[in-house]
Amino acid sequence: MSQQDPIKQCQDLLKQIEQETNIKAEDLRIKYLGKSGLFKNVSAMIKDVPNDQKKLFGQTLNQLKNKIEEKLVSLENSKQDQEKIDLTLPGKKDKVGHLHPISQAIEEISQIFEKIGFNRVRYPEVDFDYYVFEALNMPKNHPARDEWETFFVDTKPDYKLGKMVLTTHTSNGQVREMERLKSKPPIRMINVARTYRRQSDATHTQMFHQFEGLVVDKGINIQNLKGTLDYFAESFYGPGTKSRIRPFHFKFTEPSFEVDFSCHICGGTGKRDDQSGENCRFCKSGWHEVGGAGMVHPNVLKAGGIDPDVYTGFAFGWGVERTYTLKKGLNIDDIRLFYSGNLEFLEQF
Ligand code: FA5
Repeated sequence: MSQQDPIKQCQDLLKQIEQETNIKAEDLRIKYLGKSGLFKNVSAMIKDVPNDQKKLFGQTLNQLKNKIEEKLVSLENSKQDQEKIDLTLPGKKDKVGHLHPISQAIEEISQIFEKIGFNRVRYPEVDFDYYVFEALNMPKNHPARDEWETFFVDTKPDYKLGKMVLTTHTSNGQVREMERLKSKPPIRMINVARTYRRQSDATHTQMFHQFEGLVVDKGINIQNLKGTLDYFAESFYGPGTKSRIRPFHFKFTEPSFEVDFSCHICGGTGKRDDQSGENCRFCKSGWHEVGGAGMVHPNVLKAGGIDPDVYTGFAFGWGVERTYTLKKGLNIDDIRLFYSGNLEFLEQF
């Protein structure tokens, strides 16, 4: 370059800069104005310019500098314009959280019962032995207590109410609700809470949720219980779902039942609907078991200060996780997933 006429080289660069279109502003800056850039090189040639041409060379250099800066501004602007109007770029979505699926299920279940006059209540999840067992017709050392694989809290027992336990079922709310209403029915409670047992497998977690219904009034009978079960089955699982009660034994209800809902996947037939004749993979002979129910035992009414010769009642208690996983389309075969903290799983709900 130094072999050529410096003024001519300046003029060539002026033409060259006009043609710089396919270049980023930053690259252009480095190419022309950088430490060993073209502008610096051509400026250094001043020593080779004869004195009578130095003025003209200076003017051409100025022109070149201005042109480079103009070009830089126009490249910057076109970049900003592009960013503003590029409609092909994918949009940026804000991350929006949502309720945990079990909280969604609790909301839905509560609303279904609230519609028919049940009152949502909450009672302690760490409670005394008295409310969890003794007031429910399970005296100290009664073998029926073994079924509730209980976590005891290492604190000094209350001399009347006994040891503290992590509630094994929401039935602890039964006598508490009778006491809250000063033993004056009508009672229509739905108690939803966390419950705890020493169990862990695909259908059991150490912490799970139950919802407990309790209705006490004059003339309450098994038909009222059955009607409530059918109402819930249709509201939660969809029209046509039926309930079934089977004899069972709980110390706090008499008679006691296990509650089943008809399988809404096979329509209660127990067979796949693909003509294969094979059994439905989701149920046992067309039914799902969800929990227990029964007519409130007279001893429990007495513990709540209610006269069992005047009042009767029914109660039921089911697992929220179990009830929810039976919904059509969920197909969740391990309820521990709900508490695994796995966001990919939770974000599907
Ligand atoms: C009871 O807990 C009774 N208190 C229910 C009851 C209330 C009967 C009122 C009569 C009147 P059971 O132990 O069967 O019953 O538990 C009820 C339901 O809770 C079960 O069917 C199941 O759905 C759920 N469940 C129990 N243990 C677990 C667990 N470890 N993990 C998840 N769900 C559980």
